[in-house]
Amino acid sequence: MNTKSRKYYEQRIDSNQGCVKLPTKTIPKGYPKNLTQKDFTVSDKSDFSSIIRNLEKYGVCVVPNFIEKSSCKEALKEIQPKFYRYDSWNGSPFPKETTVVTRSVLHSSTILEKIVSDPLFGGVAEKFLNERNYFMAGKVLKEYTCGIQLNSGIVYKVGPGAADQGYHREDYVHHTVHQSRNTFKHGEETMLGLGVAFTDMSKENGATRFIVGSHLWGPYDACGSFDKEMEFYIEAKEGDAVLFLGSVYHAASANHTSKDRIAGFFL
Ligand SMILES: O=C(O)CCC(=O)C(=O)O
Ligand SMILES: [Fe+2]
Repeated sequence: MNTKSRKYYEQRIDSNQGCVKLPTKTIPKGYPKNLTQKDFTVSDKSDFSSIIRNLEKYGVCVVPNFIEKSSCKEALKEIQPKFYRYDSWNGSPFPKETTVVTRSVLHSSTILEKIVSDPLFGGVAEKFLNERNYFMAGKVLKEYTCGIQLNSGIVYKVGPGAADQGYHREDYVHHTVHQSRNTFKHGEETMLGLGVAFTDMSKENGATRFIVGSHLWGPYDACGSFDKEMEFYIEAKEGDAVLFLGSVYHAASANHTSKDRIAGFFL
């Protein structure tokens, strides 16, 4: 059995409470003073090199106008009958006000063609995820390459009154354990996320919030204790996207409005 993270945590667990004591994380060196969302936003989806640079530096990059607003509406129409929730969730992983469409690419040709097949998603994935390795095939050693594999295509409808979701990394699903670093190192990411706003989103209606720079955190770095200048509730208009590494801590936030906040995550 693979038990990579146990050796880090077991010696730090307070046996009475099952708590782990970890140091406070400060903003990484080389970040602008008074960091704003603008610092990790590109003006246009064609600015490929800035998108890559932002992902390396911040773990996150906001891409305005990723798809047309009409495509958002079309996608929502296609998936509308497929929203569901399980009673057993009861707050985790999703608040009781949240319903989801899983495997949304199977229910929406718009999501398949206009979002996950977008050349930007594939192009960025190629930079961060591509693998080239040797494996035995029978008696012959062969070189194989591998690009992005879609793990999940889920659309969240976060209803009024929904509470905060807890911070997490999307690549937990692969049990990826990251080492603490001062600067980004290629070759260790196992997931690339593409979040698309199907409705406008803001702090008020429960935007996805990110800890910018947390892709550099190792196993001792706590999302309970960090410099709040690193925390961003992503302001996005319908059709805007956020690209993010599977290693960056993020979560859905509380919806304080009377309307649903809808976003899709493709990973
Ligand atoms: O709803 C969102 O904005 C993000 C949800 C999320 O991160 C998750 O469920 O993994
Ligand atoms: Fe997530």
